[in-house]
Amino acid sequence: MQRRLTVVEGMALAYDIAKEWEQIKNFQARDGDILIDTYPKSGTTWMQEIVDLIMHDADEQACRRGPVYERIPFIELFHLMKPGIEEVNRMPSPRILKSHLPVQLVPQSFWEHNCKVIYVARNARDTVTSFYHFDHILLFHPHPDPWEKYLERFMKGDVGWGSWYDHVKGFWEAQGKHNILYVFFEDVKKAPLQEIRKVAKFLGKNLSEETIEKIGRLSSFEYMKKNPMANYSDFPKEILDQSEAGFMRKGKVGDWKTLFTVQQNELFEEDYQRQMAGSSLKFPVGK
Ligand code: PPS
Repeated sequence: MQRRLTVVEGMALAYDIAKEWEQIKNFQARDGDILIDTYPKSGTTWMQEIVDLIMHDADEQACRRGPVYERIPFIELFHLMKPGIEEVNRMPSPRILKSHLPVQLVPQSFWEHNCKVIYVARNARDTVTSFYHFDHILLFHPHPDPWEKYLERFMKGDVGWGSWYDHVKGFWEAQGKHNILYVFFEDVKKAPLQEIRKVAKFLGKNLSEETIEKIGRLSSFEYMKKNPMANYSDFPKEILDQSEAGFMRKGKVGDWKTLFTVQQNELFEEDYQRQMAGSSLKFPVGK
């Protein structure tokens, strides 16, 4: 792995991903595929677990059939780990897939097949905080220290998968055009059962309250952290070095307060207002 980024179609992307860009861009989605798309560190894995549980009527054993990144493969990593593109092409429908690509770079075939897309957005401050910690252990991104510089890079979109601001606004605006359910991390945290119900309805699943409650339990932070099929403990070490810190970190809203100084918060806010100006997108909490 190389700890460096390169620019692809206007977006900063890990060099090791960018070199297979044509394969990623030309990924062939089919009718019925479900895509979970997010900016990194926004609750992707949490939503993956929720969607898999919904699709399997909360059957715990079925959802332990493999690690989450094998049950719900990550489009950008097919060339770097299992499952590869051939295995994914052989997966029975409906497939559930993961991506961090911004709306304009999602493989066209998803839109051609009118696939359902669940987008999870997390407030910017908690996202950059989580990303900063994660980029210490993710071996295809530049080392993030010092924090002050990382925060500047985030504001400029000079981190893996580019600008958070463009990402969250892009999917927000695309809702009228495509089959997108826009979910906030903070809402799932505050009212998990309500959000699980919403996702189930979007996926056309009519589940009992008992099943919804079971999904809430099996997708809680505490449960997932202990579940080897959800906590990334077996993820390839060449990509993720978890010798000092694990994937499941804190799972909280407001952890940014442990990193931002008062001055950084003010500068961030000023820049935020500028970058989000004119957008009707408002986050539930996080400031
Ligand atoms: S990735 O690598 O981009 O796919 O990461 P992603 O899964 O999007 O985000 C990881 C953060 O989500 C937290 N997480 C959870 N929070 C609450 N509840 C549950 N069940 C849950 N599962 C994962 C995880 O801890 C990361 O956030 P931080 O703030 O770093 O703890």
